[in-house]
Amino acid sequence: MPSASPRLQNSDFARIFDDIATLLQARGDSVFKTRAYSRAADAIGNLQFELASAPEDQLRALPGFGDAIVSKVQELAETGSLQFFEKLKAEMPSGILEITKVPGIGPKTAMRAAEELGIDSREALKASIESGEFEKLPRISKKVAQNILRHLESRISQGERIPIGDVLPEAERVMAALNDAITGIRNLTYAGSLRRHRETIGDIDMLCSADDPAAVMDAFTTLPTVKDVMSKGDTKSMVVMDSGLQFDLRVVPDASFAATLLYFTGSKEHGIRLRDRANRRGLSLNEYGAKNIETDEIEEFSSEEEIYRRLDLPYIAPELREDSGELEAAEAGELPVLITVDDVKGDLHSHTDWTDGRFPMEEMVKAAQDAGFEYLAITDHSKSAVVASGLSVKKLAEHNEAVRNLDAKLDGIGLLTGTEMDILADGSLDYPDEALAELDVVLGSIHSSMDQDGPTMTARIIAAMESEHLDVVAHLTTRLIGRRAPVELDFDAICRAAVETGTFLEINASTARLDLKDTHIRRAIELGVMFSIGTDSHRIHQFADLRYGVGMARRGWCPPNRVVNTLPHADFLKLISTPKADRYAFMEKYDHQP
Ligand code: DGT
Ligand code: CA
Ligand code: CA
Ligand code: ZN
Repeated sequence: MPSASPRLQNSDFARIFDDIATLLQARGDSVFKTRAYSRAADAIGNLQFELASAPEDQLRALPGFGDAIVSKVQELAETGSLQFFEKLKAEMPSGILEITKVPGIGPKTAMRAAEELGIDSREALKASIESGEFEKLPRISKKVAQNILRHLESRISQGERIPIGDVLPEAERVMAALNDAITGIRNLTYAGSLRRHRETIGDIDMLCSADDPAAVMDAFTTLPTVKDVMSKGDTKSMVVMDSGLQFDLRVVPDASFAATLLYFTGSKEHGIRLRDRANRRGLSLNEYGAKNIETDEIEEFSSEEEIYRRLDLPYIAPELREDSGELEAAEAGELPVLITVDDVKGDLHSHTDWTDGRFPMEEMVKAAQDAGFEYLAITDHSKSAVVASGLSVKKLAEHNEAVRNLDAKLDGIGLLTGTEMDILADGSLDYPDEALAELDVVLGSIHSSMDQDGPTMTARIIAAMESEHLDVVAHLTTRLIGRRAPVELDFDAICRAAVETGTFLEINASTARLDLKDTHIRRAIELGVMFSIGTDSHRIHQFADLRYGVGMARRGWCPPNRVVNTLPHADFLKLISTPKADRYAFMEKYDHQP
């Protein structure tokens, strides 16, 4: 069971009183009685103090807080639960509260749906509307039913997609909380689009095995961050967290865990191809496991690797499972060796409080070192980046000196001087050549005139790449996930110019950007491009965002030898002291074997 419940928040009191009002109304109690609870819930919503620790006279002073409400607040504050509420819930059909949260369904309708049609979850409601049964209830027309269905679909399956940077940390917190809350849980992991590292996530599909599935379901649906339990079953539950993210958790037997993990990791298209392949080998793959078609016996696999092997295939990493050629490549023995987080030795993109970063250089450097980087380029903004307090030429010289002085004092991490320099609207550079010649790493970025047409933008970027000093084009398309569209440009032409000029293209790992994205990376690899991966850290914790950039790179079929900052510090310094025209050849000749 979950650890001792933390002190109830005002929002918990409000939700409980709202639920009581709903249940009383569903049961047919007097409006007078139900209203007392809704009014209390409303009043709580506006409070400026904590209900759980408020003295009794403060409670009594609140509008509508008579004996019944005050004693319930006290019981909740003291024990964390409320007998009256628990009893009420137990008397009513299950699922009522869940169903009344669907827009368009009031307590009375929810009660009838439960009693007459046995509807006890959003999914059951959906099925009943789809079968036409639901509209037979009094006061429910076909139109009303279809409207409810629309709401249901928008919440259950088609909800807004959330950027992976907002999802992965929460998934990790939920897994940690579950592991803390209960013992005897095994193999707890996430599957679905999150495991495939898509840039946005619909919902989070989690999986585990356990000796006592019911206890896992109890712990999961009562985690303190759960806002809404959409369904709770013996081995599968679905909840919405306070953040609005939807989590599913399934408990499966150890014997079928690997097959179920494979199924729920998807993608659906990859799964369908695998299932066909399995059928031809006498094996049936589905969400429950792997079964021998002739004997009907469950075939046990201890890992996904074993299942792929049973299908005469090498292991295919989750990031590749999109049915975009990975099965053909696997069959032909041509899957790429994918880059990993550990392969990346240095970070070439970071900011400090010299410009728009939030921390002093010393703290950023320490954080980079703690995150495991062997070297770090400090790339504050250039003079035209006025909103980011870009550095004048004079300030840049002081910045270089600060970087070198700090580097001289430190062990265990090497610092590189650098800039993230604006590529101006006409393709010219924001610093003179003499200033750029002083720097170890020059990133070039589009931060202005983003609305240029494709040919103008393409020519602008290619002109900048022709400079001997511009090492890397950072976040090429400037898109912000869900917030800003990419600029227009001829991507192939830019890739060809990158190869010709010896310029690297950045895979920006910042969770807001992920730019280049997977499809760009894959195309760029075909065209021979070499990359750098940069975290673009403005805060100390952002060095950990490297994993999102690596995830994108893996989805783009990127091997480590295409990424220049997989080189150890000394070799990276050799690379950047080579003329640009020879750098691609340097990388191609470089022996990546450890
Ligand atoms: P999302 O949630 O939209 O970001 O994307 P996914 O890939 O996580 O999709 P989701 O949550 O609908 O389903 C999780 C996985 O379950 C999916 O990647 C593959 C598997 N799956 C779901 N529906 C089907 C299906 O109809 N057939 C097969 N073969 N697999 C399915
Ligand atoms: Ca999903
Ligand atoms: Ca799902
Ligand atoms: Zn930056």
